[in-house]
Amino acid sequence: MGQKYEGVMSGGGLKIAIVATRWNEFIVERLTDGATDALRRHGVNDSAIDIAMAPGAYEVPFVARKLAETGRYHGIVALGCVIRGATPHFDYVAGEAASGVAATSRDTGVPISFGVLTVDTIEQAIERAGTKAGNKGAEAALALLETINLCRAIEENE
Ligand code: INI
Repeated sequence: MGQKYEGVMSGGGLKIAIVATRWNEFIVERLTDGATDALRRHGVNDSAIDIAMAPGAYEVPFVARKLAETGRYHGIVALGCVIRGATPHFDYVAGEAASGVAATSRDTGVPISFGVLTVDTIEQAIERAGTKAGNKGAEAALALLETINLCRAIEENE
């Protein structure tokens, strides 16, 4: 067997940006708390976590790109919440958030994890924002640390 690359979930020395939405703030604040708490507990300095507030999930990819293009961040956590019942254009908003974040990450080469909830009901959102289904903001933060460190492991072998 050849090389096996893995990313540790360690954030010492990393500078991280979070882009979060004002839309569904009640939910997204909890995702942001979950993400910042997970980052801190895995070694990221409080002063090394910046937060940018986007209006809604639709604007998240654009704001993430602005942050990525500064070159200041090792990675970005994208947080938001799109609720199907709340919008007739759910599919457009949720679809743009997901594909836009993926395209931004690929185009800029900056890892961006996706912690935007796409749910049918407010109850499903609450479940994923720190209650019975965990906190998807914290999960996205840890996925980001893992991806950043996986990239480093691959690069170190070059
Ligand atoms: N934005 C969200 O982040 N979540 C939603 O549930 C939502 N709904 O229901 O419409 C939403 N809409 C706003 C959208 O993201 C843009 O901000 C708006 O269309 C202006 O471009």
